[in-house]
Amino acid sequence: MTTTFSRRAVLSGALAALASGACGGSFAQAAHLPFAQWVQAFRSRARAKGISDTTYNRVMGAIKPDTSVYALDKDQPEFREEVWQYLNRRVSDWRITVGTERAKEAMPLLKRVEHTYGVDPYVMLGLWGMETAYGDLVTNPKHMRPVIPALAALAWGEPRRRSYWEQELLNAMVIVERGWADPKDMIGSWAGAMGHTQWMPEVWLNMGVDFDGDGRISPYGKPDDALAGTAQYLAKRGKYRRGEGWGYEVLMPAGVSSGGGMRSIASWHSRGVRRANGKPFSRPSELGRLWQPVPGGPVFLLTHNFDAVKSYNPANTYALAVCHLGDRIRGEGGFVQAFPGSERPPTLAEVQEIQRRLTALGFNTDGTDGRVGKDTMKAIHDFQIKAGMTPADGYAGLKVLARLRATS
Ligand SMILES: [Ca+2]
Repeated sequence: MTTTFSRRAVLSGALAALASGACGGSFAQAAHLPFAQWVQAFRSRARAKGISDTTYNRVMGAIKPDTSVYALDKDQPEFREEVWQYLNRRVSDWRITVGTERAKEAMPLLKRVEHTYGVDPYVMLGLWGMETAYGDLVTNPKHMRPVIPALAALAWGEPRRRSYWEQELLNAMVIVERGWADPKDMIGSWAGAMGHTQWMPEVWLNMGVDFDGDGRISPYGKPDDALAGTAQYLAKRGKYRRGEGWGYEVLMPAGVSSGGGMRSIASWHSRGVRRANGKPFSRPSELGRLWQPVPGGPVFLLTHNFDAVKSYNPANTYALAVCHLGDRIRGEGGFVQAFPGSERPPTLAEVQEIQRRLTALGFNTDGTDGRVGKDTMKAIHDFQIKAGMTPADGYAGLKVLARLRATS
């Protein structure tokens, strides 16, 4: 599984800056002061933010900047994915199966979160599954690193988005000052996203909720605070509307094209737009817009709450994966229309077979648990190259499985 870099709206600029700044590996030169001197100079910024010297010394005293973060953005492009590959990989058999289990355990909590913030429990499950595989990633040290050394390295040595990283480092110190977390327990993505739903420090500080009432806000451990705070985020920043849906897969009649702005669902219906599964539209007065991610592929009628989900990560495909994963956990079917050139998603057993066969051939998939992460994608890519398959896209699908069966 790949860590998604949440709050992408904020981070995309930072990544771009990082990418351009990383050319030639000039971060150390770009830093205006040696790290130890910078730490001393930065203390006044922390004081101005109300951070005590005790906390500052505790957080920054013996810290080593995690300069490996500068190179990590080079991993960013990974493999180019088609939209159907992106969706098959995220809304996987594994995520639907595990999500259905998590739904049973977490539903009382999710109902209480819905009661307070209005967000559909299944949208929350989709988001939780997308961000960290329902918290699984949080406990997997392979994907996580101490956040403060990472943020300190970025605040110190990242020239073009320095003020953003400085602010997030200060926010992390405020979290420590408030007694919500110990610095050593603050682990997350290299960019500082933490916990079940990958909060940046700013989100933790401003959107976090002590929903389990233990006196502190935490994105780790019991998912109560993380899910409630994230629902509050969707409600406040995304303007999520209680009781409304995200949209529908639809069939678009001849003469109607995607794009073309917002209309009421009833108006789209009068133009011949129908739900792809043949069921009636549930809320005809909602406004929606048509979106066809890929020419010739499925069409969606998106309503307001789709955009609410996009407040968490502004990519359309991300929001579609969140909403669709939620629907699948709810028990609804896959999309009716196929993406051009697409394969059906592999089953969990098929992914495991791909991993077993690759492992037997000497390609390292780091286990055969049926989940596709970077190691499996790399192994598939290497196998595809060796087998002369094009494109060598690293995608764990039926074509690769067929070739593996023919090979071994
Ligand atoms: Ca709490």
